Amino acid sequence: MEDAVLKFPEGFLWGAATSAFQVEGHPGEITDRLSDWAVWTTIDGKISDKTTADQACEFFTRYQEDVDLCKSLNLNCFRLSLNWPALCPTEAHQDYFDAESVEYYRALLKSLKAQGMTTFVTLFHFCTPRWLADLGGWTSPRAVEAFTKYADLAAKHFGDLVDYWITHNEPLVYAYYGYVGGEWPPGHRQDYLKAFKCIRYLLEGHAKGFAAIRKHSPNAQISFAMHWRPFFAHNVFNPFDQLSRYLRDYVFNEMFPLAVETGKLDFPFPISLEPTVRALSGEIPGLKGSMDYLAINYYTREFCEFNWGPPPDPFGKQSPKTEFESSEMGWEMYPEGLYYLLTEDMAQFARKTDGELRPIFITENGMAEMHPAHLDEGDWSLEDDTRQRYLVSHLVALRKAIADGANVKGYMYWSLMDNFEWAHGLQPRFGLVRIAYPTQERTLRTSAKLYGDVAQANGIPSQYISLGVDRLNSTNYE
Ligand code: IFM
Repeated sequence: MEDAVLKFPEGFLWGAATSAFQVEGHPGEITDRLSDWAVWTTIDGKISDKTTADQACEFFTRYQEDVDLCKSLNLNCFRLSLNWPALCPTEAHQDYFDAESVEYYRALLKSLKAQGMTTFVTLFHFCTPRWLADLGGWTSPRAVEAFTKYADLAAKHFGDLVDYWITHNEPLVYAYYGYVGGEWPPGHRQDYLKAFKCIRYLLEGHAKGFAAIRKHSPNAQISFAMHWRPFFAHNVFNPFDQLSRYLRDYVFNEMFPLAVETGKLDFPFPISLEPTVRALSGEIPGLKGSMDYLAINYYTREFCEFNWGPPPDPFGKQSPKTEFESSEMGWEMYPEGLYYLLTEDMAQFARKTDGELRPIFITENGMAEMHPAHLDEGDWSLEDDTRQRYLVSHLVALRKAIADGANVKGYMYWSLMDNFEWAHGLQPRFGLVRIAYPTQERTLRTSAKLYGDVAQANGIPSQYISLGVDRLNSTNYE
């Protein structure tokens, strides 16, 4: 592809991301309801389109087809997550993994390796073993202990096949929906104390998990994936909206990576004065600097306004305001957020303690259109113009950030294929590849072909550039 206008650095990784519960339909997990999520989907009213992940994409049995699809799209990396509940179905399995699940993951990882792919593997992507959830999940120190053993066994069994480890995916999203929003298990609402406890134990789990992986694989690259979302005040002249903006930005974006960077968890003032919160703050052994690279999931920005309640909530609420094109899920297309987070927000985490530059990977970025699960084959949703615009716009912003000094080494689109989108069910379609759930047929969308051309060219071919909005104002990024 000689005509690529915007070339990416040599050796750049182009991939797609998935997570176990969202795609696998792991028979053991589903039949025996081994995870909190497998139970949650059976409770009336929890999933908005009333679907479950019982089959999802049947990735457990069809993964070879999907690995081949990745190869056909010229992808050179893939992100997946291990199914903790299936690997540790009972408390006793903290000391030994379920053998059949080990076999499955080794075969999957070997198949990726046979195709020359770099592998990113997440340990905790929102699903907790049911037995552990019953003991209090991530609000109990038992979770730290169980997660450490899980990380240790995972590194022992799969370390030879994993290039990049991610301990937790989007810890703040997890804490928020589980303990504040209540849309995810365990379904608590506005329980900030539990959310803060959960964050503290997730950090402890990360530190110990990091050490456990390091012990088995001294050269392993280990981090966690942060969901970074730029926040704006609904009304910039309203000091209460500005307070909510500050609190949301600090807690959702900054607090976790700052704790990992410094080794110390600090809650925002004046919340930090509350005695229970104060008890959760402070040093966490082994945490400082446990971030070999930066893993960033970026989707959209958010406006926020103070929430007067009752009761009033200084963390505020999401305002419906948007300025630019939004996806059918209501997520605004805001590629400049990706540029600014890479060139400005990440500057504070740019270097490791030894001064070396941290590599940055975009471990998720994508958008969804809404199509109900019952749709069979046909030509619905294959011409995904909005996704093409979203993809090119974000790649253009990414390329500009690289030209301006951001040390980005790879990009993974979320998601390879349509999958189970948590409390929204199967309706949101994030995939480059369409899944017709009734038949499980996989079909490439136009965006998949576009992305395949990008990966092959290691850059954005000129014919696609005009699809991207470039509010950053220049396409000459050299
Ligand atoms: O589907 C999720 C994924 O599990 C975590 N990051 C955001 C995606 C889209 O909501």
